[in-house]
Amino acid sequence: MSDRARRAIEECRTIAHMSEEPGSTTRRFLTSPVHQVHQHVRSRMESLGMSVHVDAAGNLRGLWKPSGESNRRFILGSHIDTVPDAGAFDGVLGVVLALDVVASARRLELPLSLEVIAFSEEEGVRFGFPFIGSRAVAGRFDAAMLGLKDSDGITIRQAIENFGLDPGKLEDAAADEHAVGFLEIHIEQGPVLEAEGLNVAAVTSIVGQTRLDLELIGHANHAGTTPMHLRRDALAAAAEWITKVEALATKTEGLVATVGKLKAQPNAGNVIPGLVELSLDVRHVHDSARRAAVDDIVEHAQAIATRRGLALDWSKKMDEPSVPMDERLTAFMTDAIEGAGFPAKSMPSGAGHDAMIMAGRMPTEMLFLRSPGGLSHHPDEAVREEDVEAALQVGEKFLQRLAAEIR
Ligand code: HGY
Ligand code: MN
Ligand code: MN
Repeated sequence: MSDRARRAIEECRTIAHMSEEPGSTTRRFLTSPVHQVHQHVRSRMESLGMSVHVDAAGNLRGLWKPSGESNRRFILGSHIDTVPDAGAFDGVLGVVLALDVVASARRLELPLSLEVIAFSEEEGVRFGFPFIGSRAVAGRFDAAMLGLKDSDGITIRQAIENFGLDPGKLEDAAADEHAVGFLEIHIEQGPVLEAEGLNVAAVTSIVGQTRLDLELIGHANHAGTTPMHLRRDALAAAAEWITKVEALATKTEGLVATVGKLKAQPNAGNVIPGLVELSLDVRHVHDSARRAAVDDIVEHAQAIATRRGLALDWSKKMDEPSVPMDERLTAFMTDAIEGAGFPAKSMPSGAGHDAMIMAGRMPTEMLFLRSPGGLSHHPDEAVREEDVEAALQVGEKFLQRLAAEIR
């Protein structure tokens, strides 16, 4: 088996220990373990001869510039933040493999520089607002977002300052005109490659995603003295709505809808819940189907609230259209997969990725590796050595193909 694949997997498992929670992996945007990850990844970047800096959005960036080469560069990378109680590979593997690809590309006499970015934020866990890192690199970070607060009341602006960075320099994080493209290597996070017995796939598009925050506002009261017909129970309304969301998604081909977060107040056994905060995540490969579903789901929330004498408040936290990958880079990737001796598989991504933001700024492509058990956003998330080795071979072939094209 491949030593470099085994080392890459060990590296991801080492980084997984850099966590807000001992014994599990939780690493939100610019929390203290991110300093540890930066130190660790920075030393690898420096050992590869890269010049390294952290931009104002907290992205760790290493540049490898072959001697005599102009500023033209190709970017590789993925994110280093995680969901709560995460696995070791979502995001981090794409950074570790990008550095391995740089290590082998140094032999290739590439006609361009390579930049590796460890994006600071992709999951949207800390501020309910995803892709902070890649938005900054794509020149799409809206300064109005600096006021968003986390659950401790800390704003994005303060989080950036507390990490030792200057939010006034966010605009400088944007990639300049010398960046010719972006590649993200990532685990599939689903069951398709495993079911088909394949190691890797080129990604053709990333599905659209809408995320909402909602509040059902009823009235807290005594659980013993308030008759059932005089209650305004926000949690009972939430339960009715959640099962409706599930039913709607189940009957709509290709739609997935998730209420992943729920906070009831006052959250006591003998008090009728007066307020419930909820999240909603809706995805479909066709934007029109996703938008229609979101409208339908919100109408149901409103109808349930009205019938029960509750108020509904909601806001959109994210609304990203489905994004096609660059056709030319996807063709290079399919060639690279075949050139490395694997079947030329391509597929859409059901998960969101930094690549969907970067695609608005520059030609972008992704490479997926098989996810054993189709499992992700779970501590048992895994990856196989043979698939990591396949991804490294394909990544190298992809860069050769790209270099041949632009030489
Ligand atoms: O939620 C997603 O699709 C991604 O894993 N951030
Ligand atoms: Mn994820
Ligand atoms: Mn990810």
